[in-house]
Amino acid sequence: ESGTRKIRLADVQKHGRDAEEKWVTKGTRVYDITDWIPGHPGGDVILRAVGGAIDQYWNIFSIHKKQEVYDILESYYIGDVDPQDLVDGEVPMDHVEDPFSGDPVRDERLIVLSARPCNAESPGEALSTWCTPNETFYVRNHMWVPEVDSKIHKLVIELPDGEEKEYTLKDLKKKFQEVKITATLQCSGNRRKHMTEEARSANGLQWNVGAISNAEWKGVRLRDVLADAGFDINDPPEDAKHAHFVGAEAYGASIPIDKAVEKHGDVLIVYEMNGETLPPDHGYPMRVLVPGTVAARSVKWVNKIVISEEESPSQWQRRDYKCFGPNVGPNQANWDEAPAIQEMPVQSAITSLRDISSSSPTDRKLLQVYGLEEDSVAVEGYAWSGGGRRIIRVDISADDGRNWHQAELLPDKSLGSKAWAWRRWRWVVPRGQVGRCFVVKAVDETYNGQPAEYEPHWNFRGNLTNSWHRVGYRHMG
Ligand code: MTE
Ligand code: MO
Repeated sequence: ESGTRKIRLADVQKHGRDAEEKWVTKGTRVYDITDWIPGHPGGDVILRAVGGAIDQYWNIFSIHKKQEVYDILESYYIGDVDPQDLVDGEVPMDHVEDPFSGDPVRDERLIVLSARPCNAESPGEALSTWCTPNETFYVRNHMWVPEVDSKIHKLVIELPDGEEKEYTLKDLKKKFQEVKITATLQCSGNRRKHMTEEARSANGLQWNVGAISNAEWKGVRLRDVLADAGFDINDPPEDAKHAHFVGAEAYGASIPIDKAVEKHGDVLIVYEMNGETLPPDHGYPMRVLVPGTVAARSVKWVNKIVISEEESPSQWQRRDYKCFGPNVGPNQANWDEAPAIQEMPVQSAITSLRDISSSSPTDRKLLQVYGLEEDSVAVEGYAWSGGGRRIIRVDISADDGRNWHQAELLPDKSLGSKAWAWRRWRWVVPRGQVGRCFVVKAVDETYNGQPAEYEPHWNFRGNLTNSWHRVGYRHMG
């Protein structure tokens, strides 16, 4: 393409966020996307890329990788990067902004599955406490951590008639009653690794038992804020069917309106976690907390809530976080027909397995509690169900499911209208009774349980893995 306009990278840089004309590069081509920005389906997030390269953002938002999107971009082509600015024919890395440069420093005990974006599970010790410490609470980010100034951050509420009302963090704290609840967040991909190992490869991050954590959250009720914004929470109008939540980095999701306004639904806009300011990774300065519901709906860094007749248009609402039959692959999936995951099924897992004997003073105490003297094995874990359904029983076997026993449900005090928090459990069994494999399954108050097998429950996205958790045992003595 000789004869096309040659553009210096320094000129591209001048056409950033504050310039009238906004340019981006993709590869070595330059585009003036000024006219496209108002209509960008992803919203203002596109402004992060202007004045520089867009490639690294398109790698994160893979939704761009289709012909119609390439065609749109091509229609804004204005020229090529001047060859004197290229290194080996490419735009040099120091001109490519790192989308993750604002991410926080993280605790080294987190088990990192992917660093950019950060996806990290809670380590075993964090899963064995009632409230997971903030530093080791699992992190599931689809993108970068947006840098938000809590003083100027605004939460916009948009009602079906287009009416908008704005709230700062200060407004929320001043105007509404503060509420505390304990609630467990679980990613729909928790235990996906087990589905991959016990059945077939399921696509997505291969989480073990740690894409789940529990915390005490403080905030205000979404229903109170909606009422203040002029929404009729007691008799929502016909065209109000879903509440959309939008995060500052362009993530989005929605929940049914009934859950959003239900008195005992406890949907909150939270700003504190375990008595501390909400950390950057978990939504600072404010996030939606939808207890009893898949964590994908608890939108972090929330800056907009829209009441609408339709579900959120976000890809994470419509093209992700759904389940299909074990015979369905990516090409057969009917995404529009399958409902979005909201409340979750019963879940339980073993988080710790250790040999104990009376030679250690702490172990001796534990053995006494269970009236045992001989060398034993202590097993611990969590059980949880969606919709605030209480766990009534945890069944455990030390011989691969031949003989069953009841684990002790530990007496933690949970806050909130329903059983939003996990139930921790423990069991101690003499080593002589232990076979090759421990198995756990839980039952909730509706008497729903967990499936035994993995293959009949397999789905290509590996969501909602809740088949019996099996952990092999080998004596360490
Ligand atoms: N909110 C925003 N804005 N961006 C995200 O990437 N991830 C969702 C949800 N809310 C996400 C989000 C998913 S899939 C999960 S599992 C939870 O946040 C994880 O919450 P945590 O990182 O606080 O554990
Ligand atoms: Mo998730």
